[in-house]
Amino acid sequence: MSPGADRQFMARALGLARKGLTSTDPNPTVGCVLVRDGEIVGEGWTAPVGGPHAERAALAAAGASARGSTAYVTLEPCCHQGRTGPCTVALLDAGVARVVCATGDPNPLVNGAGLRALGEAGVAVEQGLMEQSAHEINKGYISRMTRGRPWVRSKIAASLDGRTALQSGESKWITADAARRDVHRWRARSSAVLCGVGTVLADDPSLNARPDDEADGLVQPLRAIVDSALRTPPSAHTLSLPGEVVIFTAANAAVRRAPLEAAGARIEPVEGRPRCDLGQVLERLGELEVNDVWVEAGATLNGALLERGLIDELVLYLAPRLLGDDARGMFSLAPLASLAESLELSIDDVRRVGPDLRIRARPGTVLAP
Ligand code: AOF
Ligand code: ZN
Repeated sequence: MSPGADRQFMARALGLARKGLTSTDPNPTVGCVLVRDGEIVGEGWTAPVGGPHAERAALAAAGASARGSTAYVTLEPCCHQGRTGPCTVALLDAGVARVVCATGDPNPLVNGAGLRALGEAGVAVEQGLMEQSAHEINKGYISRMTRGRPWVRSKIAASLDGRTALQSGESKWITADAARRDVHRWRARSSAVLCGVGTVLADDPSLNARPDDEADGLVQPLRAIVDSALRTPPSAHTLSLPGEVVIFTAANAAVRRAPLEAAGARIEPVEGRPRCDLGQVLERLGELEVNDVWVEAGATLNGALLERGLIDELVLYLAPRLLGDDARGMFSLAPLASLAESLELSIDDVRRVGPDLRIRARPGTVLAP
């Protein structure tokens, strides 16, 4: 197969993997294309948890035509018994001759052993084709497997002069409809939506995902609140919605805890006085199999996360309006003595979303330990 054809089929497999972005949590979403004599004979992507992996879906579609084919897979095939059987065995049983995967599976139960098993059984194996795109699709899963904590994206909607709300707190609606729809798509593909208690008290948000192109099998994100002193009212709107709400707290007083638990919240005590240790919050989210966290917080929580180096990516929506110096900013940070102390970002992507701008950027250096 020519390198051009390999890329073309892998690009197709990546497109299939993207179909699972809102439905495979906590599993990675994977695409697989089976090709024999230059023709696609089967393809598939990861089913929701407990269902067939991409390879098995593609093999089922191909039937006997899988024999002698090349499998283009966006993630290394698994070789362990999880909720489903090892894909390596299924590929071998079907007589697949060559496996091209984009990136390895960092799950310690796989981590190279999948490709090794295939290679030892005489299958031609390759890894690394279009690796960066494959990484981008499963950034959260890879983060959880390699760092034990989720990939953290912080979303901020602001005016072009970087203001998120008026001094009064009024912030609805700074950005336009298209940006709000984009935010719901991001929420839908995240494992958790996280905010601080300040946002709960000020805005009483739902924190759920309401994408207008709702995909089949949408797995609603976990809703997480950082609430050091347990000030969340048991009547908070988010607690009345279906799905799980976790409240991280540094206070564990039963008088506050009981009514919240009665309202359906799960209380997760973490260390920290007076404020929750945010590193622990993320570690705990990792233990809860959260791959990506979508933060929608005010300046206090965003500042604390940023200062601790816990934000992996900023997703900024900037509306073409100005709110002036008295309006609120994005991050509460300790004052800087000089520009040399400022936090540098690298911009990955800039695009227009309706009338607004969307900037995706990554913090480069950590401000404080
Ligand atoms: C693949 N193809 O499409 C996916 C893989 O519990 P299970 O059986 O669903 O296994 C989950 C693990 O399988 C997951 O942690 C990851 O290592 C791998 N995901 N592997 O071959 C797929 N989604
Ligand atoms: Zn598998």
